[in-house]
Amino acid sequence: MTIVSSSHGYLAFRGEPTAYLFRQAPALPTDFLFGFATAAAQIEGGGAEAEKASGRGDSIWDEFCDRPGNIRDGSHVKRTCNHLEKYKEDIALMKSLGANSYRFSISWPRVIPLGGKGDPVNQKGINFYNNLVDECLKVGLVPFVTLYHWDLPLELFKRYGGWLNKERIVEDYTYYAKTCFELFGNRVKHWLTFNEPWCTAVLGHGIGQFAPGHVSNTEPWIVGQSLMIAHASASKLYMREYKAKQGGMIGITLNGDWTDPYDESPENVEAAQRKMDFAVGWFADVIYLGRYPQSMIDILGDRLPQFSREELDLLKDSSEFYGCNTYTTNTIKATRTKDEFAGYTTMAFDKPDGTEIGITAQLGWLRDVPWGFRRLLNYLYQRYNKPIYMTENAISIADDHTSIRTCHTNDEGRVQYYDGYTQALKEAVQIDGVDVRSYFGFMDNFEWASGLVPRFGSVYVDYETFERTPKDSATSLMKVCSFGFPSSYSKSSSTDTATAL
Ligand code: GBH
Repeated sequence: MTIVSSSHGYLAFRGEPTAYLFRQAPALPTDFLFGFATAAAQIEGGGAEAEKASGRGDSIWDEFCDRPGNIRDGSHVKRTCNHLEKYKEDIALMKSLGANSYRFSISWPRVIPLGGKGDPVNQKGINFYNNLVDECLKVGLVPFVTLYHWDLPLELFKRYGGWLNKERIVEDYTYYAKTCFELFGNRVKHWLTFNEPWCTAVLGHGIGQFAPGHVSNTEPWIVGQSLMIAHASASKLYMREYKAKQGGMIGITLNGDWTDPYDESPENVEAAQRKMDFAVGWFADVIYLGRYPQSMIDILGDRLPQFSREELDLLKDSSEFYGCNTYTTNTIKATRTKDEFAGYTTMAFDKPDGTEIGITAQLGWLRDVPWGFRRLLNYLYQRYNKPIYMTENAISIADDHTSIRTCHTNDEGRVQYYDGYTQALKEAVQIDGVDVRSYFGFMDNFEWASGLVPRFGSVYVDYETFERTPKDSATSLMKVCSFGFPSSYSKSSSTDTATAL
């Protein structure tokens, strides 16, 4: 294995398969967590009537779905997988497939329908999450809980613009987080403050693809700052008042795909770093390193809101681990585009020899590139030096939604994807010495603006009857996770793999 640091500082990692045969591999931790990941808005709803009766307040996604044209197939967050009724069945299924953990999110407007500090709570919503957590513990799944997976209470958006109003939203979000620590923290030991703040900022407030559907080149940077401060405010509250007595941990999860330079030219290597800065460094550099990436400062100037001294202190050590969602890899060229959110780089999948880096998935942005995943894990661990919790990884397979029933469950492409990605994860841990502590796949669910069309899941959901059927990948993935991550490797002589980084 060689690690090539370019003159531009961008890490180019090249795994050499033979080198590690002579190394003693460290084990994956015996408490490695694996299973399925979901989000409240993507799976809970059983229909408009049931949602109304449940006492949940509307989120910005309810309003977004109400507006025709926003959701590709006209589907609605109110009717997704009916997890609200079927959670016991879902938990039993995950357990039977071999999972040892379940990652889900709490819907803020289900707990506090209007969302604000001092607004009333919804006892039915609290009962639901109490039951969900208890059921997980009863069957032996570790609950891994996201506080915010995009479903902002609509009322807060109406009151003051939601994430655009830093002071108000930080106060309300922190109150909501505190409510959850109080209610569930005696049983929940793994907390994520936010899922993919980049999506809320850019997709929600930059290109308008996600709720609330704003198009702007100034709002995303403001929203990004509010999200970071809200994250830090809630996590520091947890560390101060709950961590000692509840014994849990808290962090943030970021989306980020590996950016591989198209070729070794200095411009393309630099462009790959710049794309990574805009996707990951925007949040991770601030939270873990205390500053924005220089490339963002250079490009955005005054539009990038500054942090006060107090805010930087709050952000420092506010995430105990690096939470990572990743799906694919891009090849990056310096050729200038209009895409400011990608640092004006060109994102593609082709290499100079004319080949593509991975097979095409159902969605244009997704290719199966396991070696990119290994490089990403190395990059994140080297740059941020935190244990990594892999919180999402999945692929939507072409024609999955149109094929006949047997094809729904016979998802060879996804089996292959998970084989490759879990192998890459093992290599990153056992050969490269990266500290990875969890891995979560997906079940079919409401894919936001893409509606119910793309199927990312390893469990097929019939959206007419809500019936669940595990696909081949569910069995193979959980098998790999339970048997393929042996704890019998020698831990003693792993020092050279660690120092190789
Ligand atoms: C995840 O985000 C979400 O966390 C999860 O809820 C969702 O189920 C999953 O995606 C699958 O949809 O169309 O070219 O603009 C993944 C991060 C960032 C990936 C934005 C897609 C859009 C590429 N996403 N990206 S493009």
